[in-house]
Amino acid sequence: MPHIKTIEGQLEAKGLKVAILASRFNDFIVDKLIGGAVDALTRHGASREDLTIVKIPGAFEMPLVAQKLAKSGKYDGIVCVGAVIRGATPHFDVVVNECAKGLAQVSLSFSIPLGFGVLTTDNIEQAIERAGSKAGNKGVDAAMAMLETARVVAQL
Ligand code: INI
Repeated sequence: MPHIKTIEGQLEAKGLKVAILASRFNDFIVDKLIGGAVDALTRHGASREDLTIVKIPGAFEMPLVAQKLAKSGKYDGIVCVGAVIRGATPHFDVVVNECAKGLAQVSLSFSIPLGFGVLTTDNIEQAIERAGSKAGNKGVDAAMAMLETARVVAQL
């Protein structure tokens, strides 16, 4: 049987320079996501000196700041963490859509791996569940997705 070439990313974060972009809105949730991202990266070999946490007001502001971070060329990847909760805002859909669309655009424009750890939930309970309780920690998931993608992209 012919060998099938397979490219996949090793979950090795040693030497990786990462920006963790975090919104302050709902910070009691977002702080847990930041903690999850830092923990996941350092447990996979990243050194704390190679991590930079950038705090901004809300998820709506994320694309612009992610763009500046990507443009700086200082980072191998960006982990975005935030929490947009439907009950808390009448403009939930606007904030969520602009955030997700803008971040995807940054990732593609600058060819930079970007982990999307912005919670979009109907209520606070669902957000708590995804910030280190029964549904895991989406900061961890976003960091791991960014790491794996960075290691794949490096081989292409
Ligand atoms: N920003 C969030 O990150 N989460 C939210 O739940 C939220 N709510 O509920 O409104 C939110 N709004 C602020 C928005 O991101 C901007 O910071 C604001 O509109 C100023 O530009």
